[in-house]
Amino acid sequence: MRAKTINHAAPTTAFFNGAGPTPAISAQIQRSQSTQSPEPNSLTATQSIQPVLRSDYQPPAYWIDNVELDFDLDPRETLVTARISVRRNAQQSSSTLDLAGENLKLQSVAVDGKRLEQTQYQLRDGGMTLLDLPESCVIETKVLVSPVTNKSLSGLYQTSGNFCTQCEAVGFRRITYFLDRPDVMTTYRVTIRADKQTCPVMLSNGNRISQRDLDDGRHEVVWEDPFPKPSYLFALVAGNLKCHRGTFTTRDCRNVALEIWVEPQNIDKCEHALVSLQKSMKWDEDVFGLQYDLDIYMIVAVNDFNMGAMENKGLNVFNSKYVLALPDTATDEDYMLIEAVIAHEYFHNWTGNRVTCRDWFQLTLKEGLTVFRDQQFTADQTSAAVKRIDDVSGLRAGQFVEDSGPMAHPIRPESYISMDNFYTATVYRKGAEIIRMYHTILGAEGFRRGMDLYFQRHDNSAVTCDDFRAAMADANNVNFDLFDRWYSQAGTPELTVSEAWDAAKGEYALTMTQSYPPLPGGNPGTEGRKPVPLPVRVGLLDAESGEEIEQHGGVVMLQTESETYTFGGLTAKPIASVLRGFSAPVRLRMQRSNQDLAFLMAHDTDSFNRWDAGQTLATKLLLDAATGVKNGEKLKLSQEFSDAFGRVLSDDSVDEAFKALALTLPRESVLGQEMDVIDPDSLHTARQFYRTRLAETFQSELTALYKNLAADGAYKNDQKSINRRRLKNVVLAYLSALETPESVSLVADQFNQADNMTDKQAALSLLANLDVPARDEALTAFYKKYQSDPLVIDKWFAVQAVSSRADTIEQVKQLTTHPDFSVDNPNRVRSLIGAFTQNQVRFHQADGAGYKLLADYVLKIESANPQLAARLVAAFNSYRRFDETRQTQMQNELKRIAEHPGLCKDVHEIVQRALHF
Ligand code: B3K
Ligand code: ZN
Repeated sequence: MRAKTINHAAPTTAFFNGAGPTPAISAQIQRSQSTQSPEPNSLTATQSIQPVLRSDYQPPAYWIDNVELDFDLDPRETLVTARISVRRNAQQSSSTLDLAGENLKLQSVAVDGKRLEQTQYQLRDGGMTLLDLPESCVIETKVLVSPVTNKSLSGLYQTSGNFCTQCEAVGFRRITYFLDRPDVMTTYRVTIRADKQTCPVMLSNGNRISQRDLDDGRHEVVWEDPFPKPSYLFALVAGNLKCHRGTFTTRDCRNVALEIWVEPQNIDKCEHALVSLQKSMKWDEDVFGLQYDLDIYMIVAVNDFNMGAMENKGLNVFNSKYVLALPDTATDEDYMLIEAVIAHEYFHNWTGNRVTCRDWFQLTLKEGLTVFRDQQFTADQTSAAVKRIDDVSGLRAGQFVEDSGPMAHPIRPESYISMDNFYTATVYRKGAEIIRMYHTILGAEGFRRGMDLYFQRHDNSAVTCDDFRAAMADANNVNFDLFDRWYSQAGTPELTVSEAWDAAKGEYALTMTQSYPPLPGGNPGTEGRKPVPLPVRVGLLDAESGEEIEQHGGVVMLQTESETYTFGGLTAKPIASVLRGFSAPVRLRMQRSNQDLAFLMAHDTDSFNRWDAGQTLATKLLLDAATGVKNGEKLKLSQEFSDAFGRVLSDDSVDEAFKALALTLPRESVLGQEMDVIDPDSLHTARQFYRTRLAETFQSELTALYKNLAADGAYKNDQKSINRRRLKNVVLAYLSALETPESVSLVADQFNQADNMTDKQAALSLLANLDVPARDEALTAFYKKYQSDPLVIDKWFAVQAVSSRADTIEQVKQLTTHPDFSVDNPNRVRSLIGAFTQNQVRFHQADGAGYKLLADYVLKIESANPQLAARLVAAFNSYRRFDETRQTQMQNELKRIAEHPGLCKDVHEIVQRALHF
C-alpha cells in the first residue's frame, strides 16, 4: 500500500462554534448550606460553588510521612483520631496548611502534643487552616462522625448494619481532616475498636498486625499498610461478615490469602468471584508481568454502594451485584460482569494504586488504562470478537451520546464542580479507546515495553497522563506528541471516507477526512480542535470471490485533516472494509450501497466489521421505516435485509454468540442518534415492525433453531453453553414478537421450566412487554420465589421499568410505592428509575409524565445522595435532540430542579450545563 496526501488543509474555523464559556458554570452562585448534617464548626453559613480548574494545580505545601488513625466505631458517634506527621514541601515556603474536612464535628486539634486554642486554627467551609506550622510536626485531630445518618455513601457509612467506607474521589475528608488529594501518598496504621457482638470482623488495608479483646465488650484490631497510598484508597469495613477463602501462589512463589467477605446468608455465592480473582491475578502475571504485592487480598460485598466497586489497597469494596452469583440468581451476563469487575479492581493494584494520579483531572490515567486491561482480559477469557462488539456497542450507546451533549468533555477534563460527576463514559470508555490506539500502533510487544517503562519510572508515585504517553513513546522511540490532542479535545471525530476506482490504472483510492461536528454551548475542549492521530485498520476484499486481498491489509495513520491512500495492482474494483476492529473512536461516514453492506456482512474476515455492516444496513432501513411511519406510509420489510438476515441465520461457520449479535437490531437509543430530531414513537414502531416481520418471514427457521438450542439439557456454565443461551434468547425474542398463543406459551414455558436465571429473566423480560395473563402470573411467581434476594428483586423492578407497554409509566409510578422500593438503596433506585430513563419510547412519552417522574425522584434523593441524583438527572442531557414540545418539557423540569432551594452541587453542575447548552 502506498499513501499520498492530497489535502493538507489547515484546520478550518468550521470547528469553532463561536460560543463563549458556559456562564453558569464559571459563575459563583450562593447556596444555603446543606441542612442534612449540620456542621457546627463551619464559619460560613453559605457556600459558593466554584469550579476546580486543571490549570490551578499546585503541589501541596506539606507532605505527609505517615498517618495513624484510630476508630472508635459507633453508629451515631464514631470518634476518629488522626495523627499525621507532616513535613514542609521543600519547594514551598508556606507555613500554612489547609486540610480538607466535611461533615466532621471537631473535638480537638493539637500540634506536637499541644492542644490548639480556637484562635490558632480556622475552620472554613470544606476544611481547616492551620497557621504558623513548623517545618515538620505531628498534627492530631479528634472528630465525631455519624455513619448511620450518612446516606450519601461517601465517607464512613452503614450498610445493612455494617460499617463501610468509600473515599474516592473525596470521601476521606468526611472521615477526618486531611490533605485529601491523590498526590499526597503516605503509609497508614489503623486501629479499630468496636463492639465484639455486632462487629466481630474489623478490616482495613494491608496486614493485620494485632488483635485483642478489651474489657468493655469491645475488641481492637490494628492494620498496617506498608505501601504508601493516597487517601482515596483508604478503606475500613466492620460488622458481621463471613469469609469465603482461597489462595493464590504468585510467580515468585509467594502465597497470597484471598478472602471474600459477605453477609452470612450469601456465603454460598462467592466461588465465582474467587475464581475470577485467581484468573485475574494469573492473567496480569502472564500478560504484563505484574504480581500482587501484599500477603492478603480482601473483597467485601455490600448492598448499598454508589458504583460497581472500589479498588482500595488490599481491601476492595464491591457492590454485592458484582460479587454474588449462583446460576439460579445470576445471569450469564452477571457472571461475565462479575469476572470483569473483579479483574478491573484487581488490575488497579498496579494501574491506579502503585502508580496513581497526580490530580483528579488525570483520572483517565488509571481508569482508561484499567478498562483497557479488563477488556483485554475478558477478550482472552471469552471471545475477542464478541467482546469488541459488546464494548463498541456500549461506547456508541453511552459515550457518543455524552460526547455530543452538555457533558461533552475531554478524557482529561479542564474543570469540574463535583469530581464525582466526571467518572464518565468518556473518562472510562473513550479513555480505554485511546489506550487501545497505542496498543494498535505499537503492537502487544511495544505496548508492553511502554508499560514496563511506565512502572520503572513511576512506581509508588502520582503522575499525569503526559507521563504515560511519554513512557509509551520513549520505550518505543516513537513520537506521540499529537496524541496530546486526544486528551484535550472533547467530542467524537467524524471520519468521512470516500472511494475512487481507476480501472485503467488498476488503482483503488480511499480518501479519509476527519472533522468534529460543532457542539453548541462552548464546552471546554471544543474550541480550535485540531486533527487527531487516527490509526485506521483497512482491508480490501475481492468483489467476486469475497476473499481478502492480503497485500493490502493493515493500519494507515491519518494524522492530518485529510489524506488519500491508494492501493495499486488491482484487476477489479475491490470492496473496502474500513475501521476494522473499530481501530479508532470515531463516527465513520462512508456512503455504501446496500449491496456492499450485505457483501461485507457475508464476507468480511474482520468480525467486528462483519457485524457492523449489518448494523449499518439495519440502521439505514430502520430510519427509512421510521420516516415512513411518520408519513403514514405502509411499511415493508426490505428484501435485501431479509435475505441478509436469512444468511446469518443459516450460517454455521460463526459461533452462537456472534450470531446472536448479528441477528440483533440496533437499539432504539442508538438509532435515535442518527436522526436529526429523535422521534421515539416512530422509531419504536419501525423497529417493532421489523422484528415482527422478520419473525414471520423466518418463523420455521427460528422455531427450529430455538428447539435445537433449547435441547441442551441441564444448565452448564461453559462458554459454549453460554453462547448458545445467548443465541437462544435472541431467537426467543423474535418468536415472542409474533404474539401468537403458541409464541406466548413458548416464552411462558421457558419462564416456568428454566433452571437458571439467564433463561428465566430473558423470558420474564419478554412477557413483561405483553398484555397476556401469563405476564402477571410470571411477575407474581418471580417475586414470590425471589423476594428475599435483593439482587434478583432488582431484576424484577427493572424488567417492568423497561417494558415497551403503553402503561409502563403508570406501572413505574405504582412500583415506587411498593414496600420493596427504597430510595436509600442505589441498586434499587437504578433498577427502577434508572432503568426507566433508558426506556426511550416510554421515558419520552409525549405528555411529559416520564420527565416529571424523573425530576420528582431527583429532588427526592438529591440531598441525601447527591452522586446518585446527579447520575439520574443526566438522562435529561439529550433534551436538545428532541422535538420542541419535548425539549420544553424537559427544560422545564431542569429549571424546576435548578430552582430547588439548597440543591446539592453535583446535581447543580449537571443541570446548569444542560440548561446552558
Ligand atoms: N475507582 C472506582 C470509582 C470511584 C467512583 C467515585 N465516585 C471504581 C473503579 O473505577 O474501579
Ligand atoms: Zn476503575
